[in-house]
Amino acid sequence: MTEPSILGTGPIAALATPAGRSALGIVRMTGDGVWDIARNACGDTVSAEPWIHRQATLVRVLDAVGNVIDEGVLLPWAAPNSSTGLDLIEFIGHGSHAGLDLVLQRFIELGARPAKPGEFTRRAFIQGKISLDQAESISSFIDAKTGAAARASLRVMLGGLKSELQSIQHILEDNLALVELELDFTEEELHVFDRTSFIDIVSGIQKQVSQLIRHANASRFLREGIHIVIAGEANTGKSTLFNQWLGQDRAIVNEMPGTTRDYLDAALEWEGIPVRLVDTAGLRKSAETIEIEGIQRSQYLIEQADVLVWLIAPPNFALPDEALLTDERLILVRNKADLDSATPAYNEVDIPIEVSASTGKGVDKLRDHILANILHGASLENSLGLERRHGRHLNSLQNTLIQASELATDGASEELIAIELRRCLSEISSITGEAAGEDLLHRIFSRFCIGK
Ligand SMILES: Nc1nc2c(ncn2[C@@H]2O[C@H](COP(=O)(O)OP(=O)(O)OP(=O)(O)O)[C@@H](O)[C@H]2O)c(=O)[nH]1
Ligand SMILES: [Mg+2]
Repeated sequence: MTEPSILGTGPIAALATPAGRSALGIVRMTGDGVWDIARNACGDTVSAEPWIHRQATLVRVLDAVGNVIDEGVLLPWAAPNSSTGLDLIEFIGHGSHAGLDLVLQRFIELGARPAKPGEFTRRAFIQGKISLDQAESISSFIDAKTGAAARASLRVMLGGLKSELQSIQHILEDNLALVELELDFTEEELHVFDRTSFIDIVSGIQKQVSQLIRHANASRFLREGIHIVIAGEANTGKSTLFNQWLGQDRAIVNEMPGTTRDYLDAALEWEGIPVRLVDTAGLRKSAETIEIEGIQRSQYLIEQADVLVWLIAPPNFALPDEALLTDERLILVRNKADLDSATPAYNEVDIPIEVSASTGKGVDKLRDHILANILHGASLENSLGLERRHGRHLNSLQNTLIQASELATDGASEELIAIELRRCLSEISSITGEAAGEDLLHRIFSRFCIGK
């Protein structure tokens, strides 16, 4: 159930900066009458001049008996030109949590209600200032762990996804209108819906949607990082590669097979993507008890990996099991390329990547290859930070577009094509929030912090 206050426009207030020690802190209020509440809180420490939209004023906030709580800057924003679309006040005071809390309590005494998590952003969404995908990107921007992830969320926040979806939506709406017109005039000899050009248009949109799906796939790794596991038989140079990528001698390297007993992991960042790199115990049959335990762990880690770098090297060219060979997470790498030893020919198995972990040759190239695989051709330069939810709707949109195009090709009736087009439009509305239900909105906005 929605609480009525959530949907209202009454005054709400919250601390917008973290409850810690800082130079400055901000208390925000938005809703009907917040300028009056702020003015009442400042008493006659401010002049009688009316405040002006976006004009900062130095003020003192007073408690109920007239004692000064804090001195700071008050920034008023007039509806509809504020971030929430409603009147808004920002009080920028000293970064004392206790002091700011007194300011907040004073605003509450004078009529504001404490804001719920995400309520400012939710109001912005309700007032039509932002779409749902933009609101979600604000939360992702705040949670971003790397600069690249922050930039990707920012692109969505500034409307990068919304504008693309809007352009697709307009084209689909125009085509739906033509299909419906055609349906209205079935009796007459009037043809306004041209199937050939419709199929062309849908194919263009499919390309755009594919690109967005690539962004959605890449976003998962930008947000959550990539889990790379280096595996292979004993003595193939796994620990050497691990050290090479780390830039330090973390793992013990030795010519004795079975050197790594337990796995080692390290956190890196590759082009703004967080990477968890794992070196595992080499697989081999002649292992004894402790090593067997290590090998079992390797097998578990292999299952968990996003990317599995499987090393082969002379004289040990053993490939992974059949099941792993066809696993799309697998990258087969031939190590010790500096040794003059030919790689045996495998039936139908191509080993395109060669490195020398000890000299470092080819190691950067392998890294780039992994990133390109993970990003599916999307570049980080202009990547959009999309949520899993967006990815799901984009995939459904793509399937529905394919369906619509096939119907048009097969000469199906306009009624059926219209149904698919309406489905496409509904997938788009689910992303931008025009068709979002209360449960989804609650789930999304409750992820926010208070004051945002
Ligand atoms: N020539 C050459 N030797 C390498 C290369 N990479 C690793 N080695 C050597 O191969 C031996 C095994 O290297 P490790 O990195 O310990 O191999 P590992 O796969 O971790 O071995 P285990 O932990 O026993 O499974 C060491 O003597 C390394 O110096 C390489 O690129 N070229
Ligand atoms: Mg090792």
